[in-house]
Order: sequence, then C-alpha cells, then structure tokens
Amino acid sequence: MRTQVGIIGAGPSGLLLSHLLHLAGIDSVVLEARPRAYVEERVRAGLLEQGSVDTLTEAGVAERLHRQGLAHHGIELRFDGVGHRIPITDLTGKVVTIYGQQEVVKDLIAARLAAGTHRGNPPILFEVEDAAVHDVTSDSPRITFRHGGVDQVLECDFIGGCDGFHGICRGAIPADILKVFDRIYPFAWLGILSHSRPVSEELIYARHEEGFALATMRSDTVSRLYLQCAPDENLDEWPDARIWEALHQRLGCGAELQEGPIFQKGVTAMRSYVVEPMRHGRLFLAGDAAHIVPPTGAKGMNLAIADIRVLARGLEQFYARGATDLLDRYSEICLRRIWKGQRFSWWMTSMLHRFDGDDLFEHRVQVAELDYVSTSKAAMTTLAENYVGLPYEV
Ligand code: FAS
Ligand code: PHB
Repeated sequence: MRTQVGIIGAGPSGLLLSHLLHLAGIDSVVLEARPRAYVEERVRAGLLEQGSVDTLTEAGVAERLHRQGLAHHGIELRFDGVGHRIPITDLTGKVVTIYGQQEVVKDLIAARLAAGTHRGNPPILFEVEDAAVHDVTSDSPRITFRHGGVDQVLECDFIGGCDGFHGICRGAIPADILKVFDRIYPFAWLGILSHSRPVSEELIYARHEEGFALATMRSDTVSRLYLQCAPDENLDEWPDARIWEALHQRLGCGAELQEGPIFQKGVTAMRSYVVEPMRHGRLFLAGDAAHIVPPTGAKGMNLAIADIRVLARGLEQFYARGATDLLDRYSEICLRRIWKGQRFSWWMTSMLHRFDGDDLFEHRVQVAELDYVSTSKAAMTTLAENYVGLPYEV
C-alpha cells in the first residue's frame, strides 16, 4: 500500500490527525491493533478544554459534542469538609466541556469511514498485528504489519506515532537520542461509572485525610467517580458498598451523593512522563506515545489534540509548498505546552492527594495552598487559565 502519512493508533490523536489531513487533501491510513468496538467503548478521559472543542468544531466533527456535551463554568475544591467554587468562566471567559473520550473517538471514526477509501486505501484498518516502523530517517519510511493473516507493507512519506504509551513507535527512536523524564506517583485512581444522578452540576475535587476523591459525570444520569487508592489496588477488595462508603466519606456531600448500579470499574495508574525529542526523521510522536500526565488536571486527551494541531499544520505546509520549518519546530513547540500541562497536572496532584509518610506539616501546607487558591483571585485565576487550556502557539 502507498499513502502520504502512515498513522499508527486509532486513539484521539491518530484519528484527529488523519481527519485534519483529509480536510487538507492529504492521504493517510490509520493502523489500529484493536477491534473497532474496543476502541469505541474504552473508558478514559472525559473533560475537553475550550481549545479542544474549538479544534473539533473547526474540523466538522463536533455536532454530537455540542448536542450532548455538558459545558461547565466552574469547579469545586473541597477540603476540611467545605466546598469552594472556582468560577473558571468568570475568570477566563472560557468553558470546559464534559464529553467522554470514547464519544470523541466514535465521532472521528464515523467521519473517517464516511470519507471512504482513497486511492484504493481504506481510511482505517482495525485489528492489525505486529506493526513495525522502518527507515524513519529516510525520505520513504515504511510500516510493516499483518492484517487478516496477510503480511503487508505501507509505504509513506511520514509516520504519525499515535500509538499511546504502550505502542511501538517511541521505541524506534534510538535510546542515545531519546531523553526520558519520568515520575510515578505512589497511588492510583479507582474509577467507576454508575447509573446515578451526578452529585453536583459541576466537578468536585476533594482532598481528604483518607485520600483524594473526584466527582464528575458523563450525563445527568451517569456519574463518573474516582477514589485515590494504592497503585496495586485489588478491585476484588472493593465491592460496590465499600466504594460508596469511601465516596460518601471523602466527598462529604451527605444525601446529595445518590448511589446507583456501578457498570464500570477500573484502576488508573498515576504517572508524569515525557520524552524528548518527539520527532526522529520522518517519525512524529504525538499524545500518550510521547507524554503521560496524571488525570488530576484533565490534560491527557487535550495535550494529544494540541500536538495534532501542530503536526497537521506542519504537514499541510510541507505538502502545500515544501515548507519544513514548522515540522522542524514540532518537538520544541509541543514540548513547551506539554511541560506547562505537566507542571499543572503535577501541582493539582500534589495539592489534592494524600502522600503516605507526609507529616502534619505537609498536611497543613496542602490545606493552606487549597485555602490560598480558593480565596485569592490571583491564585484561582492561575488555576482557571490552566484548567480551561492555555492559548495555542499554532
Ligand atoms: P491512546 O492510547 O488513546 O491511543 C493509542 C492507540 O494506539 C490505541 O487505540 C491502541 O490500541 C493503539 N496501538 C497501540 N499500540 C499499537 C500497535 N503496536 N499497533 C497498532 N495500534 C496500536 N485523561 C484524562 O484527562 N482523564 C481521565 O480520566 C483519563 N483516564 C485515563 C484512563 C486510562 C486507563 C488511560 C490509559 C488514560 C487516561 N487518560 C485520561 C489519558 C487519556 O485520555 C490519553 O491522554 C489519551 O487516550 C491519549 O490519546 P492518544 O495519544 O491517541 O493515545
Ligand atoms: C473525567 O470526567 O473523567 C475527568 C474529569 C476531570 C479530571 C479527570 C477525569 O480531572
């Protein structure tokens, strides 16, 4: 097969890249290891920055997002049993939108498949096996893979490494070139989806002696709730009753927290991870393939979308007039935003989670920081402008 841009991974970054390239008349093929149903049902992020919504709207894939997404104008920080609202829209003029990542993925897949085959190439191949990249420092990189039991080669000009944290593309950058920045937190998140009315119209981030808790939602009948737990927590030890008991204790919302059937449970590791550079020859890493943030700042999917804005624009300029300056600055531009997202996610995580071994002094400092952020206009504006998403460079 021959295409202009070979993309590995049908997550938010790979699919959005393929769609933006399509809008610019540039061919691409997305190779995905999992079946379509799996990627469309995988529960992950749920909060979109204003810029991410604008990007999906400009790309013509936000009709359902605008119909079903929940626009929020504030969040609540809760500590010492008291809630403090941060009026993010009053402070920034922007909103955040609750819309499940799998819904974004469904919308992008539908748009890609609706575009149909191009020059005989299908837009997406699901269930590909053994994908591997070759000759990425040449002008004609290749991706080998097996599909339907047949060994195949995809020849292309560029490769979009959008295969997430556990993908193969990052490994194609020689170890002596790749710088790795890594921090693993001594806790994780136990997340649930339940058929229950959300406890509040806006998100609640709670710091509690027993650990962090987050109340968010997917609709006005489906709640998404998270609890700080051990990194190796065994879900079998968390029957529904124990989960609700811990949520009642940490959120402290009394009867406002309605219980309901829990239909999804999972544990998400907490890690801050970045690799530099994000480009090696004709291979460009984007999203979780290059960086991971703890979800406390809700930056995961949004940083992926920001990377793709730069990469798509760089490829457009290359195919339009042979310009390479934006592609040459891809890594530098993306990393500037990524490190600000890393700093914000690390800060939110440090301020809101219980760290074993913390002494009373650290507890007091955490509470003082929360008190300062929720009473100082300057401090809450800092939180708000990072939360809604910092301006794009590209
Ligand atoms: P993705 O991981 O979404 O997509 C990569 C794709 O590549 C996958 O479909 C994978 O199957 C495919 N792939 C991998 N290897 C391949 C190979 N060898 N060949 C072919 N295909 C291959 N962020 C938040 O803000 N809030 C949250 O609550 C939150 N929860 C999360 C929970 C989990 C368990 C995880 C892992 C992440 C979570 N995140 C959350 C972060 C998440 O939103 C990511 O930032 C986002 O998925 C990144 O998108 P992509 O870069 O497209 O990578
Ligand atoms: C979610 O809705 O899944 C969500 C929202 C905000 C976060 C993390 C997760 O900080």
